[in-house]
Parts: sequence; structure tokens; C-alpha cells
Amino acid sequence: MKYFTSVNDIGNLQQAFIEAKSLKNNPFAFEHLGKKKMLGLVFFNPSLRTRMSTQKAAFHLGLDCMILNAFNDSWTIETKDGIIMDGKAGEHIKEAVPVIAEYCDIIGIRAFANLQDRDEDYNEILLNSFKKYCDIPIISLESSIRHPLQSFADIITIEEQKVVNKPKIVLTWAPHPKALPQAVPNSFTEWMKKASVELDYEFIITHPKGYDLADEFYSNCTIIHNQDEALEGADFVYAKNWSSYTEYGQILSKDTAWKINTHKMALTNNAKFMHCLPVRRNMIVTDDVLDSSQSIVIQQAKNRIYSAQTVLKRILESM
Ligand code: AN0
Ligand code: CP
Repeated sequence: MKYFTSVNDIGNLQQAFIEAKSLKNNPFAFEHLGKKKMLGLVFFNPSLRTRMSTQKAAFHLGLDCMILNAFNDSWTIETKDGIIMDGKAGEHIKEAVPVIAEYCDIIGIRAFANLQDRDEDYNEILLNSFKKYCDIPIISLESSIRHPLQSFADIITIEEQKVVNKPKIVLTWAPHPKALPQAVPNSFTEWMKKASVELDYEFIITHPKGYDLADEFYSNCTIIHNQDEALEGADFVYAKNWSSYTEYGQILSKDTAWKINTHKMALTNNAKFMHCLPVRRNMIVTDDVLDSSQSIVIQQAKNRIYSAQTVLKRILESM
């Protein structure tokens, strides 16, 4: 594996799960693999879980790790070609990426959507610039449209927690005060579509009108606009807010009727509650659900170590 930027890079999901579980049971088994190698993590946006879980995964593999908080601690980076750099940006991506690549053996990059220019976001400009301007392995730590390490951890969690052979998984939109990217629901959807085939999941999306995802993710999905109907008999409820794709980056609804509470959870098959975190309490989900034993958000966050470790292990093995 050289790149990990979407579901297309993971191969068979059952095998990936088995590999992640074996690392979870014996985290230091491949400690020799990363010795004398450097992982660089470049963050253009904030992070708690991605930052710490990826560092922990690196530690298990004997990899050293450097973190760059781009935009805060470094120079603002220009991405446009041929521009006269008389504005805010202090250096160009054409120098920044090859320089980082001189210091590192693998690079992880987090670069959220700006939610202004849909084409720019959906072309994953920053992530692809890292691929273009250096020749070392690249991992997405959440791009403008995908968050594959999160989705992989979500699948590990569902496989661990499922109590029926064909679990029904419902991705539900929930309200939030700020406009958020579509990366998490896009990614979750593309991983769930693969899991429907390889792991026999039933996958349903529910959201208010105007929150359709981009076609490349949304096509062939079952959509039920009535949230109560969608939640009926669910084994897993995955809540997430996202801004509109069609009216790009806009908040079209703050309808609190979409918030997950105990009444919503009562419609399900004693479902587990999932969220990638960070979550806004009593906006997305009520305290009583998040504090109940049905919530598995901490287990999800823990599995971020093993999704990252599986990916890093595979990259190190192919270097
Ligand atoms: C980010 C998002 O929705 O993409 C990161 C989630 C992992 N969330 C927020 O900005 C709150
Ligand atoms: N779930 C997730 O990626 O969290 P952070 O934004 O804190 O890394």
C-alpha cells in the first residue's frame, strides 16, 4: 500500500478487520517494522482523536512521529499555480511538500473542505498536491470529502459490537449550529456500500430534504426521508451533521426534531449509538443517550488506533 485516501485502498474488509483485531490484541507485535522511520502528520485543521490515535499507532509500530500544525505554527501555504505571492501565503506547496518529504518516510495530511468552492473541495486539492509534489506514501487524516481512517474504525467497531448476522445500520443527519463538511457521511457511505456486499450489512440513510450527498457516494443507497421510519429496527444509529452538497456549504435546517434522544432510540432494535466525535451534546444527541450503555462512541475512538495501525503496517510492509 502506498496511498490510503479512500475505501478503494483497503482491499477485502473482512481481512482488514482481522488484521486490525490482531493488532488490537497484540499491539507491539510489529514494533520492528517502523524502526528508524519517520511519520509526519500535517494538520491544516484541529484534531484530538486523529492526532493522538495516529501517534499511538506509530508508537506501537516503532515509528517516530513529527507533527506540523500548518497555518498555526508554519507558513500559510499557497496552492494556486503561477500566482504572484503578494498576499497572505508565505510559501508555495511546490516547495513545502518536497521539503516535508525530505524529513519523513510517510506523510499524513488533514485538510478539511473550505465549503466555499465545491469543485475545489471535491477535487481534494491539498491532498492531491501532496501526492503530486512528492513520491512517498500518503495517508488521508480527513480530506475535504473523505475520512477513511474514521470509516475503517467504524467498521471495526460494528464488527466487534454486532449481535445479528445482518445488522441494520442507519446514518442519520442531526442538527448543528455550524456548517460542517460532508467528509464523514461521504466516507461512511462508501465504506458501508462495500460492507453491504462483503460483510452483509443493511445500510440506510435518513436526512431532511436538501441534504443529498454527491452522486458518487449517494448512488445506489437506500434513502428514507422520514427519520422515525428509517430508525425502526436499527441495530446501529450513526448520527452526524453535514452541510448541504446541492446548496453547497449551506445550513438548510436546524430542526431539533432530528436530534437523537431516548424516544428515537426506542424505535430501534436496542441499537448502539455511534458518532465520530467531537459531538455537541444536546444538539446532535441528548445526554441520556450519550451517557447510556447504548453509546459506543468511546469504543469507536479507541479503534482509531487500530485502523491507523493497520494502514501504517501495510505501508511499512510495502516499503
Ligand atoms: C469535523 C467534520 O464534520 O468533518 C471533523 C469530524 C471528525 N467536525 C467538526 O468540525 C465539528
Ligand atoms: N473523529 C475525528 O477525526 O476526531 P478529531 O477531529 O478530533 O481528529
